[in-house]
Amino acid sequence: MVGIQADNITVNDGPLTAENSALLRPSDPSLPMEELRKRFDEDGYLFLKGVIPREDVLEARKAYFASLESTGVLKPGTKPVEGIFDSAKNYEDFPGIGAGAADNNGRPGGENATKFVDLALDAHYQDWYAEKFCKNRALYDFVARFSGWGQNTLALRRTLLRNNLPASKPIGVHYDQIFLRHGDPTSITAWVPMGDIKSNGGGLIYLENGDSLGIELEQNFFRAAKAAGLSDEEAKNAFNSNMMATGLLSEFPAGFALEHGRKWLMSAYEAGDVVLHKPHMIHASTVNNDPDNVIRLATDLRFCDSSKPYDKRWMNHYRFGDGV
Ligand SMILES: O=C(O)CCC(=O)C(=O)O
Ligand SMILES: [Fe+2]
Repeated sequence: MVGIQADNITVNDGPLTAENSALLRPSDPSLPMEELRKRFDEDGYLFLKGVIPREDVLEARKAYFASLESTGVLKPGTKPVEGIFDSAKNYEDFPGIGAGAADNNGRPGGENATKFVDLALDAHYQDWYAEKFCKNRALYDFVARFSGWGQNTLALRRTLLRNNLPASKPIGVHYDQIFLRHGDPTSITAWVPMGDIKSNGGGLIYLENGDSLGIELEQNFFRAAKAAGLSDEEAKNAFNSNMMATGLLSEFPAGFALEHGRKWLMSAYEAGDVVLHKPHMIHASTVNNDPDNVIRLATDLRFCDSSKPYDKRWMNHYRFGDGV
């Protein structure tokens, strides 16, 4: 990889440089399970190379962009699987889902965006996605073995297919437990890039030692909620009066890392890679600065132990304004 700064890797509030970032540690899924679990515990994440067959990922990427092609989002003469944005268009007419819209997961975009947003939402319910990709055997089997949950491994149905167009606003700093508070803090998120993502192409970033900080912040939120007289039920609300309206910790990753004296860990990703992360692990997304206008597509699949209390709100497919 070339120098981090030269690569034009940016977040909402500025560049990621050698000063405020470093690389994620990749892991080969064939390493001994004990070693993989140790890494997950130590790092708060496990960056698995090639755990899903590349063809499975590209097939889904193709189906996704083929379903959006009629909106004119793709550059003429390119193939759906490439997912190349037509830069002659206004990216605001193709708003992404799940980047922390101010009205907490409400419908993004204006009138011109209706068809695109309808189709992008509809993709969540299509067989090629909900029945096939989300139930990918290789990933499910890996998680079942890795977690030790075996047959109790449950894939939560609510997932977000996130299309980040070049220059669009990426999701801010957060940890997932904020949105999963009706369940045990033991779920595992699998962040799944759906296509190759260059290091400046809008991939996910993780805060160094972010899991312990997330645990601490969650305790503080709960204490503050109790001190303010909120009931247990209210305290669990991701959008309660002590939280930001979006449930995020910050919209400014660079400032957040500086404030906490830590670096962001980043990487390029290849179709087939998956990052597993813990429910308090702090993460955010980078701006898509892909020089070839490749649209960044990724999904987050979540797994839990069905023998423990889990967040039942996540057993429905994603809808706008579903309150989660
Ligand atoms: O894909 C993204 O930009 C955000 C993903 C995320 O926050 C997650 O998988 O938990
Ligand atoms: Fe997340």
